[in-house]
Amino acid sequence: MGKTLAYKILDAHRLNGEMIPGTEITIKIDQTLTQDSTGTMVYLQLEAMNVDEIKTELSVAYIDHNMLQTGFENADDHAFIKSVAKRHGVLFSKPGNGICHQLQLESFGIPGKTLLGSDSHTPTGGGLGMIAIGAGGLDVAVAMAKGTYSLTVPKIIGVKLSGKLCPWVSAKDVILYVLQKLTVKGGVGKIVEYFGDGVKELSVTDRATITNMGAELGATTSIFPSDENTRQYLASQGREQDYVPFSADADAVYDEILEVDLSELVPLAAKPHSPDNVDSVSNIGPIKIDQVAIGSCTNSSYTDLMKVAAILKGKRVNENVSLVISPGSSRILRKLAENGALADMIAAGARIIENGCGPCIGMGQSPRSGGVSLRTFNRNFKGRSGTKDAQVYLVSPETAAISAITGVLTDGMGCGETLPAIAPETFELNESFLVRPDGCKKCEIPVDMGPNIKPFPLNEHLPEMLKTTVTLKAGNNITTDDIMPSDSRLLPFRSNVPHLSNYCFELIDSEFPKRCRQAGTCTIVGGENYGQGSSREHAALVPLYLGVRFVIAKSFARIHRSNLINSGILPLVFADPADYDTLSLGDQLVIEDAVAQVKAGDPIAVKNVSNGRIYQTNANFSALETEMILAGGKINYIKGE
Ligand code: MIC
Ligand code: SF4
Repeated sequence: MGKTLAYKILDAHRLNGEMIPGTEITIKIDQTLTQDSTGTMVYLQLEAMNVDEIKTELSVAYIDHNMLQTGFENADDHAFIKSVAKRHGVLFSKPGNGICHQLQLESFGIPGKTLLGSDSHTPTGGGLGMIAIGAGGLDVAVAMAKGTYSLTVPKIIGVKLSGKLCPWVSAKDVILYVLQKLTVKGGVGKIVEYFGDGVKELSVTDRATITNMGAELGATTSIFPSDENTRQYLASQGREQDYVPFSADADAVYDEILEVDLSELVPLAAKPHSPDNVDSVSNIGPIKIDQVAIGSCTNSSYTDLMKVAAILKGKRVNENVSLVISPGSSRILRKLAENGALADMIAAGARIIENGCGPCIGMGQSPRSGGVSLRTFNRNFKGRSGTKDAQVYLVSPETAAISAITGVLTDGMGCGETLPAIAPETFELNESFLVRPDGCKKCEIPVDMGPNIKPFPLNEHLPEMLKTTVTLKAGNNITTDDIMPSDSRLLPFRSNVPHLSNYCFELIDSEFPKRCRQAGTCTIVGGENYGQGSSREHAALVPLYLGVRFVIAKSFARIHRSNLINSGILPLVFADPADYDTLSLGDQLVIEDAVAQVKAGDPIAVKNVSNGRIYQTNANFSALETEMILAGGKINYIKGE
């Protein structure tokens, strides 16, 4: 039986376990990446592990999220990460160099290698034929320390591409279509692997747009084959020597198959407030827009921005629209400046902002009250833009640019304009933005720790009995942005859990922190896909700090479930989802003989003292996860090893 590409790479990196879906394997990690908003925790944890040398082939620390520097906090975090990166032999990418995923693709990604990143959009590397997985910060710290990562073997969804995209339809529309079909939880426990004749019609940056936003499917990762287009891309980045061809066997067997004829796709948009709330631009109609934001790790490549410049050339941004563009990297911005495209954008009235995440994570450019914003980004969760009542639509760069001119949501296919072809380019690495750790000795470099950087909370060994109060009952698809919001007010405090704790669940129920403090030990009740979205482990560390000891939900998103376990918080799944309806705020819950129950495996019984019911829950802990839960989290487990 032929093998899928994903299984070939996983198998080649497998250190233990069997390639059986649902069971745990440990793989060798070749590369890691961190970014600053998760990175401070990663490097605090790495320091706490007292590691001398990292075990990966390459680890990079990027600064791309927190760059407003409205106070000393961001700059202190940057200085801390820079010092600790150097101590551990990690390459440091300075603020202004660009977005981690774009930079990793351009400069360091290698087909067939594994990459673990403390950011949920790490699967961008799948566009180059890598197994690139997003994880919580602690998992990345451990991957640096040990060179390994444990995961549940996923099933493989094969997406068979045929045909060729029409003008005005692009890679963003492909992934929006897949999201419409599979939904934000359709990829949980799965890898999405693209194959078929249509693959050759997509460039590496197109593929990276698709694998990037595969994160919104909840998938473990997404992957494309490495082929002639991959060779050309690597050659354009001055790295042809890194090219290795990789593909699935011709008779590879997929667990499920989705067929997509690229030639039948039309411009699509994800409507407020979920990336899977997809409809065609023409069906949604010409709604009036206030803002257009182009950039983010999904759509900030050279080709994307050249298309935008070509659409804007000689035109004028509508008087009612603010158009803001953030390039993906310094090398892209430099090329746009050299070839005149930047001048075309500025002449049309575009606002150019720094190479980085910027508005995608609410760092500036919040829309007006009730405003409509078209964004080429990957997430449109309510409130993420910084304006609670804004209506954010996710679209392609082509749709964004043409709509910025017309002032209404516009389907470029119907507007009669032609799209110019973009000539290929070659790029040079900009060493000025990199700090290489070569030859540094850990002992000679002090840790640069500013006053905003506080210790992270640690759990205790699992007690014999857990007694808690339900302090929140949440619905389906709760995001980590809901749990721990991150805008320009809060992002500077990613290294200060006590401060963040005042804002936990702020947009859903601002009384939550107060209630937790009164209760002492607490439980959150959730619906389906609890914890989808970002990899931020703050969505586990802050609840831990507030006393949360277990979460019961109908189902969990992958990264958040791991982050809860890493923090020693039990993620329990209702054996009978109808039990959800019988739980209320303030209910007193008890897990008796917790240690024995966890050791014995599923089901774990939770008693509701307030209504006398007993809930059976499943934890599905692997052997390693059981050890971590018993020890009170991953750090305690590692210390006790
Ligand atoms: C995001 O897009 O939500 C982020 C900000 O990049 C997060 C990481 C974080 O919360 O720091 C992610 O995607 O993992
Ligand atoms: Fe940055 Fe946005 Fe990408 Fe997250 S999704 S890494 S915030 S650009």
